[in-house]
Amino acid sequence: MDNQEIARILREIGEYLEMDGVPFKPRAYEKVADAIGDLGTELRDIYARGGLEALEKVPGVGVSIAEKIEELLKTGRLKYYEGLKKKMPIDFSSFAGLEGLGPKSIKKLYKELGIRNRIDLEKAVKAGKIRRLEGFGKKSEEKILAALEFSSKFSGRFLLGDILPLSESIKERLAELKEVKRIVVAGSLRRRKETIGDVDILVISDKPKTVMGKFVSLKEVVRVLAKGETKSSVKLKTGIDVDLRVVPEESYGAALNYFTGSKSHNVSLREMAVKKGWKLNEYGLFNTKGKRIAGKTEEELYKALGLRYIEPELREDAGEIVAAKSGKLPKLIGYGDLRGDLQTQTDWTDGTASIEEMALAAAKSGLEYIVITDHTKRLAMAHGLDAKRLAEQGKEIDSVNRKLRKRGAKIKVLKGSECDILKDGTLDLPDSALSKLDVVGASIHSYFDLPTTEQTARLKKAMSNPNVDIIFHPTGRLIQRRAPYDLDIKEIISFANKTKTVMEVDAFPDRLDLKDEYIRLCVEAKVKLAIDSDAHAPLHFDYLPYGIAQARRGWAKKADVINAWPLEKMLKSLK
Ligand code: DGT
Ligand code: CA
Ligand code: CA
Ligand code: ZN
Repeated sequence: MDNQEIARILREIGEYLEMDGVPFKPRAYEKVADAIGDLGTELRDIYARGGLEALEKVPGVGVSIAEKIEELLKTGRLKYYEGLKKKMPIDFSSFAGLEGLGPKSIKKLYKELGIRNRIDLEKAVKAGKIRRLEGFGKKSEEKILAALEFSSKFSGRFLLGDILPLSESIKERLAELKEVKRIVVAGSLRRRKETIGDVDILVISDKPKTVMGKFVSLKEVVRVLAKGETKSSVKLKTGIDVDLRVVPEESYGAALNYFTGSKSHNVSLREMAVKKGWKLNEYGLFNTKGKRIAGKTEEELYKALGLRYIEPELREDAGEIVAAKSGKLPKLIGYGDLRGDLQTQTDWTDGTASIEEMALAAAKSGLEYIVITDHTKRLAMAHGLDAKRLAEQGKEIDSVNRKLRKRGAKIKVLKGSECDILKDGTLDLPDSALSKLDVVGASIHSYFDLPTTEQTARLKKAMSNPNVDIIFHPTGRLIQRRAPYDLDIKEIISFANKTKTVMEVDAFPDRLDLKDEYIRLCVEAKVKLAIDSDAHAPLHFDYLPYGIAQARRGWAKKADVINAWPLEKMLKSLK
């Protein structure tokens, strides 16, 4: 049993307890589930080394939860959980992703209408049964319907942040075979799209049979969809399909190009070839006489077509081909270019680690500075800071910096805030508190459904505050879970330029907010960006590359991203 599975069970227990109106405990289960999900070490290893005592040392795990984890690890089952499940056999996972449907509503839907899962819910909505329930009404029914429709739009797609590590791990295991000469992940993953339909892997090999054999017997595989000499497809436990193709060495570049896509990028390239009387396909580029003139590498392919090399993140047929023809492609920000992280949370609010632990983790990820930006008081759930506690935190940051310097650590910790934007656009902390900080981020965590004009005015009001340097996760979307709030994004971007407010690219895998097309609008409007991890645990610094990928997809250069700059220059650029 792995950490993800244990976290899921603990989270469900929390949901059951919340259904029954038990105080405090649900939140404790939720927190511990989050912490375990982000742990980085398998609980079974911790338990094997130090037993029950070692489990109790895991952050958030008390005696009673430690015993439950022990039972799960030892027997693969948990009697307490099974008891809850028997009383109310609800399939929580099928409700996942439905915004606004909490445990209390789920309980009521089960008790009154026998709804156990998403399919039952869809039927009840269609039959107009929800509106007749006491405490629900027509408006709730419409909201549930909208949530169902919103989440089904994405069904069958997966988060980049879930699939990239999985595909890298599969790639590494296949690469161990001596029969594999070369292996690469293509498709939307190589383009770093925010959601992935399926995984496309290319291999060069003289002995495809061995490669296919290992591929279909990977431990994640639950079903073999097709198995052949040059192409196989499997379904993994997580539900995603993986295609593996073996291609000949001489057409590796052409195959990589073809299977990287996007489809519309490919179509445009092919049209260019056809205009010259040539032919382009996954085997190569062929001239009028049918002679192969390119195909071994992608570089030679683009060159033969009269184009500069186009980075995979740009291959969306969104102007990149014209730019490559005229030498106007931007030099994109690189995956190693970030020097700092301007949004991180600690155990002063809803993070799992101390300021010092976060600083050390950031240093290990190669960063030179981080800003501590804990939530502010309106977010009571997260124990947001008021002006007094923020000042105390400032002292702690000073002392951590002294300690780090003594130890010879190169990382510098800056003072900041993720200040809540209130309904009227004013801020949750007074200017006197904010003006003492190095970097102030402001963000919306409430009143998501204001009309566009009101929401836009609210955000603009916050941006016009001279203390507000950055807008964090500017559109508030959660990929596949929550639509962005209604904003006039063009108006916001032009106001950002006017007020010199930085727009964030939040790298958390289910946020990636701003999204690529808005990043591109910022770059065009000369609005600066910050790529932040929004880390709530040390492990989350690993998310930064997802933000960089998103920025690259938005055509951003190093000069557009303030935390790719040295500390002094970054600070000087703020309002
Ligand atoms: P996904 O899987 O939905 O996230 O997106 P992709 O881009 O990975 O799409 P996929 O897996 O269907 O195909 C992989 C690549 O293969 C795609 O990016 C371009 C290429 N491809 C697939 N079908 C066609 C096609 O009909 N025409 C052309 N030109 N290319 C295709
Ligand atoms: Ca794909
Ligand atoms: Ca595919
Ligand atoms: Zn936030």
